[in-house]
Amino acid sequence: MHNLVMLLALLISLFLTNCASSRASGDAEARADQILQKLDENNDSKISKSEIKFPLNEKTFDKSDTNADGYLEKAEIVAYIESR
Ligand SMILES: [Ca+2]
Ligand SMILES: [Ca+2]
Repeated sequence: MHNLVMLLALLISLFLTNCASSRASGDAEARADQILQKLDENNDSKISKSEIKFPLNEKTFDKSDTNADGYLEKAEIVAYIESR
């Protein structure tokens, strides 16, 4: 009986850990969407240098533009949020 309680407790804590980590990446995606919606003035789903506004600045832009094409795509914004 005691073992069953321990097993249940273990399963619940594993479950909660899983939820927490998947929620974290979901947050980054949601935040990236928000940033895109707010900053993407020409609706091409990426941020160009002329669209930089808070919370982005030129320094974070250059750092986040990992393929150096001059645009921040959603994946690059997600990576930036997750790296903070
Ligand atoms: Ca744009
Ligand atoms: Ca890019």
